[in-house]
Amino acid sequence: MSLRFRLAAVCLPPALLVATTAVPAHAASYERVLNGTFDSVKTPWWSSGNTPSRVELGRLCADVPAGTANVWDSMVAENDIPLEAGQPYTLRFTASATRSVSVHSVLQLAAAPYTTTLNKTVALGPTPKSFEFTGTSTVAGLRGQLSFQQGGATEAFTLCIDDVSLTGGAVAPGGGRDFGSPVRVNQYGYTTSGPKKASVVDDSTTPVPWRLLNASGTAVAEGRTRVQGEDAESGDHVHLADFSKVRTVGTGYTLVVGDASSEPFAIADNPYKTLAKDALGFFYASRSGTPIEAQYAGAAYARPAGHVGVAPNKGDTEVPCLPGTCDYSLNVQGGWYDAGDQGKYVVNGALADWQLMDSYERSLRQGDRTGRSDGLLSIPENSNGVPDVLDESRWETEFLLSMQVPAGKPLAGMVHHKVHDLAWTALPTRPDRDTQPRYLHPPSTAATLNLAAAGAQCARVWAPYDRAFAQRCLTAARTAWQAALAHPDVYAPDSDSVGGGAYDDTEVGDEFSWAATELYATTGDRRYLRHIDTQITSAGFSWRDTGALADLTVVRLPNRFPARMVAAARKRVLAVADGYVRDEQSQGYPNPYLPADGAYVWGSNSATANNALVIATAYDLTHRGRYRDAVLESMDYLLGRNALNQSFVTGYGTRASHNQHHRTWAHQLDATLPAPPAGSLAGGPNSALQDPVAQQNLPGCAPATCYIDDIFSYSTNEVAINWNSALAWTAAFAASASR
Ligand code: 9MR
Repeated sequence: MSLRFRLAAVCLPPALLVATTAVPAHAASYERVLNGTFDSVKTPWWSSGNTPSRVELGRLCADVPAGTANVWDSMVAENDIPLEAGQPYTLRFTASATRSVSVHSVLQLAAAPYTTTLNKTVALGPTPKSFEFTGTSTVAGLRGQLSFQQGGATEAFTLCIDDVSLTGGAVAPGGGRDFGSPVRVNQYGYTTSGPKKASVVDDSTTPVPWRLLNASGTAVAEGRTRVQGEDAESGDHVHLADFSKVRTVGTGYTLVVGDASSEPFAIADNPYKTLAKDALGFFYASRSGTPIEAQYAGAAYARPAGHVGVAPNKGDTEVPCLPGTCDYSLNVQGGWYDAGDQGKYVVNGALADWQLMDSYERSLRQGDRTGRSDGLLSIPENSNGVPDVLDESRWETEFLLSMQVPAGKPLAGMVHHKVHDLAWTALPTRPDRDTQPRYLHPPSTAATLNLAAAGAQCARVWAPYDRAFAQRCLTAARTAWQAALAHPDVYAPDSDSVGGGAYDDTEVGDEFSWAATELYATTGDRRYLRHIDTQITSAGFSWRDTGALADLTVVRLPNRFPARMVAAARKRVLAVADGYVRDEQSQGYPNPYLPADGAYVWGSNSATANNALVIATAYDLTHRGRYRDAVLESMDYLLGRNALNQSFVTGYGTRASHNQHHRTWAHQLDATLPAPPAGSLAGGPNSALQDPVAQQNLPGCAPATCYIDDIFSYSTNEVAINWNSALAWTAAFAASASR
């Protein structure tokens, strides 16, 4: 709130303070509105499309149009307000309007049946007035909406609101969460020959007894826990129960400690075969530019082709640049949708693409036939004589190639950073029903180097199957490399995040090094060698930081690099893997991700899977069992042996994520739509609470618990291609290492 407005409010005569309902005595007074003071930003408040709004002098002001029919045709509102049944709520706000008008202040469910807790009409004029109302909610849920509705005006006016507060409810923000049993297991299945441990939350400072029951409730093993101690990332006091010696295949096992019983789980010879397949299957279901057919994806996931130029889509067939940034259009059909949104982003796409091709190259080197079989996946190309994982990656590679600036145009050879909608579309919106115009965003050095890297790798892996395509990839990669050298500092801005993600990156030395590595591996051209100058560190890798991929490619393809380089890279990969194993073992829950500052990032589950990939690579280099075991325990973390007792993989476990943020797989919002397909990985705990649902429901969370399985929590619960590619890689490793 600005000083000017504060003074105006303070000067109000008491008679203007309208209190229509007495405020009931209430034990606690929890604030439920986010950003009710509008000190600088508008979020998470929004207004109807016909009602432009902005923060002005520390207030939220909205231009209300004349001539709308219903009161709700012009709204200013905040969503995702948690409501508890039977609890009173007190609404306070200050408001003014540029002329005398009536405005409705409404607290109700955001969607049908729109159950109302409060609906009060206030008379406003140019002098700010303060109000206070109370109502009792009859419903419980996270989908409350506080709105100011002023449709039906005969003349346009400007409405300004400030100091909006809604207090009430008995559950403190961030409180009342129930993680079920304190005995946390891999809810899917342990590998017969692998480690089998549970993490148990227990205050005792001495070991406690555990029992393993089979499906008929008979104890088949027993022992005592080891006290692991305080777990900093979760705040839990944790014990470990080790039942690795049990090797009897079966389903419906439970681990019992005291009165508490774990979720059921299996012991199986190779539980990861199915997961490896499902995690890869995610990509077919995410394809753009082609109908998703029931015979491959199953009836629930079938849908018409998205963005192929059929109304109401504007299509990706002739996409212009953002106005004023170029004079051509490109056909950029195809590729995978990035995540819950329908944008297509080169940097993220190339990383996911790399990871699929890397999984193939690993399987080639490690003699894993399943990982590179034709017929592995349920996709149209599954009997074309090409490994399915390559068929799937090609779907993305073709898109990446199409994003390159054509010869003869300014910045020729560079690569457009991304293509996405002008504005964010609502949830749910099926891709073929997206009416938004889509634009190419300007080229960036990072995107250009990502194509150089993935293109060079494509040339390598496709050479035996399709020479012409391999050649096309190599030409594009070399052209991109030259263009990046000529334009080494064209950065995608972090502000470009309306209608799509920014994927901003202003540090591209790591992309140069990674691209040079891939180009050298494919061509043996020594000119690339001197650009390989990054090393893997415990920071790992992500779409933004790709430097570690250089070392990983060097050790994956040792015959293609100078021996000294291979030896040095090998040493570093092992040292980083050792650090991850230590991190995993030092924690109460087996997460190989332990950030130095203790804070979990957006998409932390992909950091878990990517770090597991590094450990897996150490296994491939040494065949030391402890690396394999550490990867399998990382899978335990993702599949339920964690602080939330939550499997982050849809369809895998009794308490598995299924409400991930997605515009098509939005079952939580529309029961006729499916949940994400089995094998979809949720982003996972993110301690920065970067969406309103996380901010409302997770304040004060310990880092490892900052997660909520709600469709609107995009910062903790989205799915994304670069996260599923990490899961697909590690699951394929786990499957091949489970034999
Ligand atoms: O994965 C991305 C994460 O590292 C960033 O912090 C975040 C905010 O910029 O964006 C994530 O990527 C999202 C992208 O911007 C848009 N599509 C969905 C992606 C996953 O949430």
